[in-house]
Amino acid sequence: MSKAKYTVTAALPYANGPLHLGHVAGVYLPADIFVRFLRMNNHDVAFICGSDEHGAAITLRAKKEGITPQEIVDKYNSIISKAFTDFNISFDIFHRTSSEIHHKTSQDFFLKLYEKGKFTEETSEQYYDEEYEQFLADRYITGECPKCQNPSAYGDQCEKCGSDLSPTELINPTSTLSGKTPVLRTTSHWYLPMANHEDWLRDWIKEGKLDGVQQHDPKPWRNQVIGQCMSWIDGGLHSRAMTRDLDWGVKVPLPNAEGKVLYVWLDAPIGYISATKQYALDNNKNWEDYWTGDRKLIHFIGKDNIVFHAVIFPIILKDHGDLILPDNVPAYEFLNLEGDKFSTSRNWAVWLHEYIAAYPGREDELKYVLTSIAPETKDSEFTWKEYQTRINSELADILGNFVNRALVLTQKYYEGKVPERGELTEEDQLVLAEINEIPKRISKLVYAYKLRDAQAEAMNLARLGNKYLADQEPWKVVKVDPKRVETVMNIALQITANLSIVLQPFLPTTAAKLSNFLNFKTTNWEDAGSADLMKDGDQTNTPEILFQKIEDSLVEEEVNKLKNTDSMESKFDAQKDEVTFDDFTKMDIRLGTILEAEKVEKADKLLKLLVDTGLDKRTIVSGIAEHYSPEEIIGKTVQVLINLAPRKIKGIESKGMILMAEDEDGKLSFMFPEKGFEAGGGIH
Ligand code: B3M
Ligand code: ZN
Repeated sequence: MSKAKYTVTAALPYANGPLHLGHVAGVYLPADIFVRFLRMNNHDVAFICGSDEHGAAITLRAKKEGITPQEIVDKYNSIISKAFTDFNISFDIFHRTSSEIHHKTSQDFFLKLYEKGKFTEETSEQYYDEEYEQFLADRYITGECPKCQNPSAYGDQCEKCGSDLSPTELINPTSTLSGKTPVLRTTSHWYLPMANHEDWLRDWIKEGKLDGVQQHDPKPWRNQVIGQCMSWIDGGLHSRAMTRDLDWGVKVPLPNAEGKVLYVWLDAPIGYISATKQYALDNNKNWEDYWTGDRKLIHFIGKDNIVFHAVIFPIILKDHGDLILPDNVPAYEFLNLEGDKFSTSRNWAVWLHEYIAAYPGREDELKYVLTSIAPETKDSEFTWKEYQTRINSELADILGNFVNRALVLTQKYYEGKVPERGELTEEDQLVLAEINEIPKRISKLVYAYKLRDAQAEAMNLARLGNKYLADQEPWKVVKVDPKRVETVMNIALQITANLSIVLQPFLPTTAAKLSNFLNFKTTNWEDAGSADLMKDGDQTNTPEILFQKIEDSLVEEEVNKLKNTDSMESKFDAQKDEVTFDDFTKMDIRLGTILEAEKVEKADKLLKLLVDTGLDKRTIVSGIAEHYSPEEIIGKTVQVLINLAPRKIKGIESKGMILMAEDEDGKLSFMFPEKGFEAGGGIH
């Protein structure tokens, strides 16, 4: 029987912030373990990921940081992809949805569905922010959830109760742009009717059957995944808009679709396909081979992405018609941190790139801990205390201790050469049988997506070795029965060689170190289980210590760091990225005198000012109307950034920016210089 072929995807992270340990434990690490295992078992596999660079997640972040969406995605794409490389996540490609090939692929996809008549065009009333002149979809609008009364539900989803929402269902809707109550305006969009898909979806998700043909074994689908899909389907599948009124995203490839882009949840999963296309181009392969025929498509995701991957994307794939549907959607629950949810805004997080920078060379330690506590079936929690305990009492005391003893004693007794195995005791036989069984058990668990148990099983092999040496006490027996010790040490080395195989998917760097100690290497899983990997007389090396113990001080420092940033963060924004001295001197900041001031029509926050800069008199629009009346400020001297590129605000060209101080409640005030300074003076 030929080996199953796989296309494995990991959810495309939004390029709107760095990765934290929750993302790693619940998507990328399990996917990587699974793929490494498949490769060792000679499955044809492609491991696909990339950054998700569209949608409100990006544009809102850009607004917050005061830079363009393109700058945001460039910045975070590079932080994210570097962290993945440093953390040894073995993607075959890490691509980007801002790429040309992605825009073209998703437009072609949309057109194919459009031409097959799979969309309906519908006109509806949607919320609109008059100040920002923009429709408010998804995260652009917040309000009270009608189901659980959470006061800050998004227009598309309530993160508290998980309900799928539409903006018009929100109670007291508020624009996240202006903070005001939006108005309703008419707009038209292309919708995906989902109601007529309910029947086949039920069969397919629950039984694994598509049009009566068995597609996948339903057993390994996680209960939570089936449960969430069923409750969604039972609630009735409604049509869902597949386009948005936004200027950031993939343009709708139709005439009369000016100002419209594809919904990010349409374009992002197609990102898996466009990334595969790029991978195929780079490697002289056909992308279709990864999306058609006899191949298993596996999506590793977090639980908030379940319906998109197990219901909506499958509908789209089926409507498209030429491509395979997912074989499994292993979804993870959430990881918490020190008793609280991960929170980017409060900086309650351990960031992957910061961990790597602080503890270089300790990637495997983190992998081990995260897999041990992975939120496979329910939410779980990372604490620095548990990080310490798992490393010290499992990695160091069991795995590290065993490997060190086995190799150091081999050096001491046999100058590093593998001794011959003599007659076997009953205990030896049991150990050999276990060596043979453990890889099989790991294998079953991995194929069933139980990676946490699979890693525990791999550690059981180290535990077995550690116990075997402790029971046999070769360091004592050597004085009375040196022949017996040769057998014991031979078996200990066979266990070590087996560890160098079974640890590869989980702890690749550690496994490679074991291979170097032993001068033995195989990447073939089928070699595991044998008691003849090390041959008599093979030369081994003196080992190094595999794992340093974690001191209490590290735990304390990390916990304090979290608590400190948490209390600071609740008040003020985090420090922005560093700038060079040259960057600073590029800014021309001077004193300017306000000559005239008036309100801007239909904009409560804006004043139009005429400012004497000492060089010229120019118009500047400033968002201070809620804090100062025009009369109060005429004649005042203030600080002005004069070489800011001109911008049109409410149709008025504004040439510069007045600098203001902001207090904790967002109140703005000018910073007036002491008396005696006049317009034109520089600020350095
Ligand atoms: N960017 C959503 C998320 O990070 C997302 C996944 C897309 S996968 C196609 O939750
Ligand atoms: Zn809710």
